[in-house]
Amino acid sequence: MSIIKLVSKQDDAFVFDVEALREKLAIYADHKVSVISIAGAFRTGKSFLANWIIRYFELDRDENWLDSEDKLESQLEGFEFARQREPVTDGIDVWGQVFELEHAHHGNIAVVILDTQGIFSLGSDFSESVAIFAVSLFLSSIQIYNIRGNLTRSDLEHLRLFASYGQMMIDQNSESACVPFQRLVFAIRDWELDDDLGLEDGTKFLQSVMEEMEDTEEGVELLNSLRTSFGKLNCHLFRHPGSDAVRSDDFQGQVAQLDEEFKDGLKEFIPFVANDDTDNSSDVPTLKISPLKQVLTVDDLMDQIDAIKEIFDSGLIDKPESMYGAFSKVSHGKAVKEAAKYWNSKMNALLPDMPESRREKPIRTDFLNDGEFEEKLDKYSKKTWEIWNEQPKLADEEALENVRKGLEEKMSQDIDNMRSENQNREALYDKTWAARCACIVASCACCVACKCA
Ligand SMILES: Nc1nc2c(ncn2[C@@H]2O[C@H](COP(=O)(O)OP(=O)(O)O)[C@@H](O)[C@H]2O)c(=O)[nH]1
Ligand SMILES: [Mg+2]
Repeated sequence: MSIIKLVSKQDDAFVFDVEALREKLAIYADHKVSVISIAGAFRTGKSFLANWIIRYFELDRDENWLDSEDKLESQLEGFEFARQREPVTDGIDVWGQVFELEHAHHGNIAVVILDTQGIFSLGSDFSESVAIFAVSLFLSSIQIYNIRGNLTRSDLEHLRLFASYGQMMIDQNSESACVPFQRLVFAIRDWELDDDLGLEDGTKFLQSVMEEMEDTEEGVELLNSLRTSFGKLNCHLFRHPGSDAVRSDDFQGQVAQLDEEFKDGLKEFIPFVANDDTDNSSDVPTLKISPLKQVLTVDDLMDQIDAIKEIFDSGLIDKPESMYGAFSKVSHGKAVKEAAKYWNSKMNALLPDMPESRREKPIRTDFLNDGEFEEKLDKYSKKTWEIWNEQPKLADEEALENVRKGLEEKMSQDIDNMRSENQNREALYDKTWAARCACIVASCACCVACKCA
């Protein structure tokens, strides 16, 4: 299975290409979607970890997914991982297989897995890192943040920009309970500082690092924003996979070569990432929702990707105002889409279907009388505006007014078209009727003349 390049590097510049992904996802357009992405420093085993998620889904999340006899010596498939100094991944890759699951309430789900180039480490360009992390974070419903050795204050500092964007979104939408980002899970690799391991110890450790930051005003501000910007924060402590394995030239991720403690880590971490324990009714990864908590489809995700590409290409992805502008546009777009979906379906069915052969000679049931026509339009317009009003929309008054006007104009254009089509049919019918009357009168006159009556 090949990978799809979403962001790649050409001549030192990033190219954001959405078409291959759009094509791949087209058949899942109406599915709800989960996006799992991994980001973090260079050469810290990101691709390696992402591949265990792929393995888990490939084996249908079977209980024995890691220990199954026939996989103990198998190569680990997925994103390329390698023991070398130079980075392997540039930009952002999407795993070419989309996993389909079933959700108890939301029906079909598509799971998309992303791998990203190393960021926020020595030698990496800061604005490049911000751009890559922003795309990853905005697209994902679960963001894994990979760190080797230890989690420190500076790792959390890297999130400051995103926390301030999140805070801005919360402040501007104070009347709606809005959550800018979903799940953030720190994966600490090669943890050797004490005997703690796994998710519970890791999450306690994350809390302790956060509490240590409360000694400064800036630290408190960052923490508050992080806590409100993310739906859920967790941390998992992993042991080293095993020096013999990782250093060996023939190591291709064979389970048989991994240390037990690392395997225990995978057995806890991967199902945790792949099953949302906050939703008791189902066992799929966290579904992608909008900041205003609408469950999104693959189609909505593509709209988000288009918006992100636009700010990415304009170089404004590190500006909270631009990010907010892009996302409020997506949120208004979704409201229009929902309202227009209802409106278009009603417009398509407003006038009776008329076969081509009757185009010049409509019959009475091919058009509506004026009262009926106006009554239906009135009802459909009201319902369309009700749907528009019910849709959650991010605050941005001016932009919202423009979008509302756009919908109003479209509806009024449709009404004009429908009205003239209806009148046209009625007029043609009248002519036909008149012609028929003339014909009847003529034939009656003829009968009278020849006395056949
Ligand atoms: N020390 C250590 N090495 C790892 C770990 N996981 C994978 N590796 C090895 O680290 C190297 C780089 O892995 P890769 O997944 O390509 O790293 P990435 O650049 O972060 O994507 C490979 O040789 C892996 O086998 C880990 O948890 N600890
Ligand atoms: Mg990699």
